[in-house]
Amino acid sequence: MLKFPKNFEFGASISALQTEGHGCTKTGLNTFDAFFDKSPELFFNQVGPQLTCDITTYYKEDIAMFKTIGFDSLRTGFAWARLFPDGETLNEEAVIFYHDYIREYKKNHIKLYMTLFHFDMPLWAYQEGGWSSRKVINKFVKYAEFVFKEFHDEVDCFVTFNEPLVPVFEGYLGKRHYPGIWNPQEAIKQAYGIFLAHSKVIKLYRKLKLKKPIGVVYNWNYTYPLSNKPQDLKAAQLHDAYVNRGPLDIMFNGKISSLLIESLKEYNLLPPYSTEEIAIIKDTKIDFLGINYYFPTRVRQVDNIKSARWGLEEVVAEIPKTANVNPFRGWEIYPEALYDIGMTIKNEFHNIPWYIAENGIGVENEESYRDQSGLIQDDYRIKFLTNHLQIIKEVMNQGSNCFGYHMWAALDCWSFRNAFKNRYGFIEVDLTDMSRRFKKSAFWYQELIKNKEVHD
Ligand code: BGP
Repeated sequence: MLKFPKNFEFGASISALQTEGHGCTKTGLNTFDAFFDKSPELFFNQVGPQLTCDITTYYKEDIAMFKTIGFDSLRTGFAWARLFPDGETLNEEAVIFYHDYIREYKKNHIKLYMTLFHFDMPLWAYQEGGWSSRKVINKFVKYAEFVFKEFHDEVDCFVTFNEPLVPVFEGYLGKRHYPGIWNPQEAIKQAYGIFLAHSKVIKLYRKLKLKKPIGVVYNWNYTYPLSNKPQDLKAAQLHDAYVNRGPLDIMFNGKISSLLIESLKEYNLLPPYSTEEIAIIKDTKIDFLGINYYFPTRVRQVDNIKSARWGLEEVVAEIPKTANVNPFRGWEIYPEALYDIGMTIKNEFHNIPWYIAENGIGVENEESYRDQSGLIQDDYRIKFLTNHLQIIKEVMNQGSNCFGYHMWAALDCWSFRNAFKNRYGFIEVDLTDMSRRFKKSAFWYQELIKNKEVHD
């Protein structure tokens, strides 16, 4: 049995876009609306972002269920496109909605983390160039300023970005996010814009002298070399500089990896920047770190390194045949990486307070696990969470400053292109009549939270 400290926060996360759909107020379109409009066949069962669990209608019922489970805290976010549908005009209805929504969490004593940006780029912002446009970045800062002034007293913690680089990797080097093109030059420009936007928002927050903690949530797919060969160790360093520790270091304390800069120079990919911008980035200090952890990345050097068109093509990621993999998502299950993450934060990130902002398992066709009473017997989820919590406890025992754990997701959410293919929630959502029902794991989590104990 593992005992967690009394003040350790157990909770769950969700996001605005994945729970709101078009929702109860008017909203501007975002890139996923455009993506779905253009290529509905790319979305699982052709379900676009309009069909979610519709939390804007059902939030009282949902938050009551969260309270029943006993969440200490929860993370969701604001939708930029709902608050500022055209980028300029404030949607008063949305302001009223978010006040009511946040108040409901408060009434139920659930500490609330609110994210400013979780993959939901307003369409107008994309059309103006996305994060490579300084105009868009400044509008993002204005949106942040509005949120801070309007909601600071009610929100407990702010998060600038969720998994900041995922929309870049998936949209400019892959096909899961809009625009689904392959363009490393543009990807680097977008990534730099995100770093700048994050730093400008933090700078503003400090200027406003606001006191609630502000941080960033980063998906740390911890990098391991596939072998001890020198070229694979080098490949792992490069991958880490591009994907994991490199960007994290920038957003954590404005430290820019020299390996990353050298590699970008080699391929002539340095983005346009100014010394004033770099000074703002270097000045960044956050109060806490949220880590989304689903899987590690194991890399080796690519066979024909000469054919690489940019740094990341020198590296290839592979899942070893012997690895334990979630077959529905294709992600390796490796809780041990949390130990390495926790120790790295302790030793190299000034032991900053950190928490698991997302961790969970997505499973297809959970219907087949329903017992005669109608309960989904999601023992696989209980096992997955137990295994990860064991490692978290281990690294806490070594002095790593982890203060909480949020499972993805509080309830079944719509997901990017995968829609409702993989279900993640403690609470199932029946999309035919929008009814909600606890899964077995919800009762398990309720017990765990009550005693702050995990039974291994
Ligand atoms: C993270 C996102 C979440 C959520 C989760 C599960 O990357 O921050 O929004 O979607 O992954 O992944 P997926 O929904 O792609 O299966």
